[in-house]
Amino acid sequence: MNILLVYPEIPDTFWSFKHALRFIRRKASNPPLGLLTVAAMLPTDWSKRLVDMNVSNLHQSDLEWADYVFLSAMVVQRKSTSEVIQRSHEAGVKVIAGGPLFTEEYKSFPEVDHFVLNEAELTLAPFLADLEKGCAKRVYSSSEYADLHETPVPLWGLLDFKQYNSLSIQFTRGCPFNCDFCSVTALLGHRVRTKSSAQIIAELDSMYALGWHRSVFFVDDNFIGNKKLLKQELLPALIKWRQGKVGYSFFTEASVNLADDDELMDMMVRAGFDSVFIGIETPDEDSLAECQKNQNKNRDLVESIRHIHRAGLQVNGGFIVGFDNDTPSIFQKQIDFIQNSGIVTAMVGLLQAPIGTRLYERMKKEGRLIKEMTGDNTDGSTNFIPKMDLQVLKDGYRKILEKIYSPRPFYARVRAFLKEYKIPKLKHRLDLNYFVAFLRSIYLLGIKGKERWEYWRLLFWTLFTRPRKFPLAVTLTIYGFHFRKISHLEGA
Ligand code: B12
Repeated sequence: MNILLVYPEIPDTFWSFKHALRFIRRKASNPPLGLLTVAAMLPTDWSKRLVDMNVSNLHQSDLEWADYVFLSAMVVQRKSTSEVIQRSHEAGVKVIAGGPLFTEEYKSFPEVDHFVLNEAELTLAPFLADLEKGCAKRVYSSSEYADLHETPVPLWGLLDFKQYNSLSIQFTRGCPFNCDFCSVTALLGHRVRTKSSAQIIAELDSMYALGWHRSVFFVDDNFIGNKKLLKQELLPALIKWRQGKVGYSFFTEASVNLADDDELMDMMVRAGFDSVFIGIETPDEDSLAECQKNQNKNRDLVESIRHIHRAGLQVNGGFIVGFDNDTPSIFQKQIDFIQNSGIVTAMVGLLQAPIGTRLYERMKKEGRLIKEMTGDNTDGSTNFIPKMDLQVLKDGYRKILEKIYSPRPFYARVRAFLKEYKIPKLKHRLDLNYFVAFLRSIYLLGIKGKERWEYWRLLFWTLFTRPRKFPLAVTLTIYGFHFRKISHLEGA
């Protein structure tokens, strides 16, 4: 049996980091971990090929080779997904689809032959058994949540490592919190389910054996959902594992209460973590109450972020405007907050209501739902009628992007961050790509770019006052270039 695993194209967005990846000659930031995990669950004697359309084209010859196409996608990949389904059918190949887009919206894809929804640990085996008997049903789903102790090591051998900036690993699924706009709990539940430390070490060993020495993204919805287990098992195991190894910086997603636990942050830094993505959402307490992001309430959020920076973890933050409670004053409040916090990578989006969330149900009940969401929360669109005038909301959103990413405030924020950040003592491998990236940044930002004065000022300031942070400063200038490009701002 020949199985073609296909991951459709992700549009060029804030998250694609496409304009930044160009500098280091990589095509995508992360590989499709879901498909690689599914591949490891298929019979070993089946032939498998992976086409991640974010790094290579889907050729007609791939489709001609395949008996089945296994397709995975997020909502944001909807357009490319439909094209893959159509091409597969034209080539006479059956399509088996799974992953978040289909789990939430399979009814919108009448052309797909079989859906294997929810977690493949639960639904794939019954499908394969029926397929063998020649009586495969159209839909396989489950209302249970999988035991991650059963999850195999992803089939890394299918991947062309050179195309990616980072590999991915997953320790937990599920999140204990209850934010009304987030589809993670709808897909994966509130109970934090974990793999064992031995599984994680086996996954790292398998990457290492194949020659990977760069960064690894722990794609957990909330890495610190089970702090006790982290402190007692996983982090000590990671600290031990990385001894004598060069490279391997880790990053992950966590809730802001990370700031309350110095011991945890210290252990994470010693284990090799250097940054975390945190959903800050809004500095407005009433909007936090509205979306039930209670973990962010009643705290000095700016101080929490600075505390995490001082511990050695760079915070990348998610922000949202468009809550019912928001008034036009929110735009300046967000700008001030982001500038004061020193969060360089601030992903600001308009609130959208994903299927399966409580926000979606509320909007439907209130007759405010217009369409399904685009899946890209930074494209300036929303799928429901907001309380604030839509044009005011869109203009205000645009104003935030202009104010935080145009060169002067952006570079000021980078300086504020570098002053605060305690850089971890990680040893990195010398990589020619980084040198090439530096030269490209000199040309594109330091010579051609409108921000050239800010660029050189930052680099000299870093070189003379904080030389160890110089490579990080260069990286951040490149991120700025991507953010300006993606927001269509001057200066890039
Ligand atoms: C890593 C990640 C990313 C990465 C990398 C994406 C990549 N190349 O894989 C990045 C940072 C790029 C990213 C970006 C975004 N992401 Co994202 N991301 C994740 C995250 C945290 C982990 C994904 C992962 O690797 N999981 C681990 C694997 C093992 O799980 P899995 O993919 O779900 O696969 C399992 C099953 O689904 C199933 N399965 C999957 N595919 C298939 C296929 C077949 C054939 C079968 C049988 C089974 C099957 O089997 C697997 C094992 O059980 C998830 C949340 C989550 N916990 O999954 C969100 C998630 C996928 N992202 C989401 C979103 C919304 C986004 C963004 C739009 C950001 C945003 N906040 O708006 C952007 C969109 C991209 C863009 N450029 O604009 C949503 C998707 C919702 C949806 N319905 O599509 C999720 C679910 C988070 C959420 N809030 O709900 N993301």
